[in-house]
Amino acid sequence: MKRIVSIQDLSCIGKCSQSIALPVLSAMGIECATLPTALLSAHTAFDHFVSRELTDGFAPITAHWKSMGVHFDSIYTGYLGSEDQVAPVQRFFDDFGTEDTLIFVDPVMADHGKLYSGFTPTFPEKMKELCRRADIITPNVTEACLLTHTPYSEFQSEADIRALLEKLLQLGPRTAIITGIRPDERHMCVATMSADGNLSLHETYYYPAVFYGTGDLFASTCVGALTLGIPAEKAIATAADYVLETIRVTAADPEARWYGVNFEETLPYLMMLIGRLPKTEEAK
Ligand code: PXL
Repeated sequence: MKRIVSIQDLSCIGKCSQSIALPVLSAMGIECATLPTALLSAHTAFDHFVSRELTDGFAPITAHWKSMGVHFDSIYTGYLGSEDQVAPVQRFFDDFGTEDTLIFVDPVMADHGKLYSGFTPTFPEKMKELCRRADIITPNVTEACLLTHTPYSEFQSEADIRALLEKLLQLGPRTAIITGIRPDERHMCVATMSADGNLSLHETYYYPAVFYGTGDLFASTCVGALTLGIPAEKAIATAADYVLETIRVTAADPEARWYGVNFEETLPYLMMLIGRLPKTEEAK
């Protein structure tokens, strides 16, 4: 069985980060080890949330894991408690990144043109250092703009996206994937570029609803699919389609809570997309 370590916060309320990575990767048939970066009473969209950074745990936990000889097929990083955690996470890459380990960095820090509550303006500069070490980075448009000193706008042309991806690659990752692109009022798009400079676009329709945690859902699904050996283009399309279907199902629920998507409802759809659902007798 493949094993991924998920390095991001545990928010006690509000579906995001570890509470998405664990069930999604489990449903994909992947063991998900966790290194929580912070413990939050609720994610940062809630007023008055309290947060405890867990940096103190990093060194003893990783020392124990090293003594056990643990190997990770992928290292997946998301939300960090503060910029002080960039260096310890880089040390984690040094300790556990082997030739065949995929380093997947989701530079979680902002959305809709704004940094998340609690982050200092210097955070994006530090996040660049983590992106430099990654095989793959998955910023949303706001994060891509912050990482490349580009002014944010709600809609992006293909030329804007190409320029953003080229600048992101200059930071050092092998592949850059930008999520949440709005080419126009009716569409959403995920764009990818690797060292060959080719731009690949995966377009879906736009669902006019905003929920938290969709970036985490995309990243968890994408790193899971890549770790399973699914080719990049199909892995990205699978993650984008799964997120879209989950937004559709959530928006149709009159009791849906604005702070998270109902991915619990759509995990069977994800398992179907990656061919993991057992066939019924009639379908065999
Ligand atoms: O979904 C990204 C995310 C992760 N972790 C925490 C957050 C957010 C977005 O608001 O607050 C704690």
